Amino acid sequence: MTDAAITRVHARRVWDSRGRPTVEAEVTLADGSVGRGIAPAGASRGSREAIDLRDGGARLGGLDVRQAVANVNGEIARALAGRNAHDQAAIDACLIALDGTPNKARLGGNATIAASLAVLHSSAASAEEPLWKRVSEGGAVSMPLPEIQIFGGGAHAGRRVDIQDFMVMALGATSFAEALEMTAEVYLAAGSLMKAAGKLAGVADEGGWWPVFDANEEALTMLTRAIEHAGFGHDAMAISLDIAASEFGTVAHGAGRYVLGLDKRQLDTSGMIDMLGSWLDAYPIVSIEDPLAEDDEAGLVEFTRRYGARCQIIGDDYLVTNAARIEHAARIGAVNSALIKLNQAGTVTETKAALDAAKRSGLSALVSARSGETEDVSITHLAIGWNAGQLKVGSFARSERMAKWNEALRIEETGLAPFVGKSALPRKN
Ligand code: 2PG
Ligand code: MG
Repeated sequence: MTDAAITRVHARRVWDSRGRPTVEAEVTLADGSVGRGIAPAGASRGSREAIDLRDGGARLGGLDVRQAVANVNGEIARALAGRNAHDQAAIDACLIALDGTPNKARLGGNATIAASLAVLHSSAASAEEPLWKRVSEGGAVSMPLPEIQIFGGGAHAGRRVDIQDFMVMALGATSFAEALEMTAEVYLAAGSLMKAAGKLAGVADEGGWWPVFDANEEALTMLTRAIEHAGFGHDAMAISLDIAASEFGTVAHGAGRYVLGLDKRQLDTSGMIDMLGSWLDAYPIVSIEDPLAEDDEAGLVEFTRRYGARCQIIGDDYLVTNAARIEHAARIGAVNSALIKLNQAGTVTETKAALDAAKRSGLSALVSARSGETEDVSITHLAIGWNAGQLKVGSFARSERMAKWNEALRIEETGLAPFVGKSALPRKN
């Protein structure tokens, strides 16, 4: 048996940032190395994501993960026993074959991603390398441009506003540390402006301010004011949005139907495109995620045709971290950027394949957390070691978020990963 042979796979139920159960896997190797991985959980999910296996029933709102935990401790542990932890591709191929469904529906994407990540960590531990270095395989590494939420909305704030994430990108920063400091100023400024205006109702699921706005656009006005209040010009600090349009729109019934509850407006696809276009004209927005619903491919193509030269257009629900979908979307010009989420794919290898597909197709990419997170900081290491360019973690509050930003600061201190800054955005045509 080699030193990196898997001797034990153990899963336990732990709890995420929303107080909901999730799966942690722990892998031990023959040389005593141990690796752990915890599955995150989304709230606004693409319909083609790997299945997050939940027990259903009355207990814990149906969200318990006993079956997923049992799947790791049973079938997955047996299948991985004795395998070489350094061969992540073979480990993940084994998980995919064992599950046998196209979307991890049988074992659960939460079971497979926890196991896959735990193996990756055990391999890095065995090699005595930090994870970011391990996954770089000697290739280029970089500190990503962070995309950080200031106001939370949509499914993460009781649908108080329809738009899900109002974020900023510190385009003027010359280091990751500086990007965080600049963002901290905007976060503070937004909080005090909101408080003064009587519009603050606490923090949303990802730590952003929970806003009490009368219209979606009011959030943009307030965010622009906060950026200015913090002393930044629009070249230094810009706005980034996740519309998460699948949550309130679809083209299932024809020309597109998008229901903006807060604005008491209903738009078709072209109305949505025009409204977002008017926001691009009026506010310093450099990036928009899921501007249209996951099933509105023609709308995405049209939006990207009109605005792709001046704005990063990210696919999340539409692409679901799937290499084939990313290649197709790039071919037809439906987006110019891809969000990369571990648990949408269900294994580390498929996640990396999606990122590679994005890069090969000329898209920019962001490694992303989920709205349900934990102390697991793997995505920080992957964004750096995979040279992804951008990192989305949520806001600038709550430790499941701050742990990831803080881990990046430690890695930046090594001096081995240069900060990419705004060059990570798609090149303007
Ligand atoms: C998203 C994520 C993070 P969720 O839509 O990009 O903001 O949300 O994890 O709920 O899908
Ligand atoms: Mg999204």
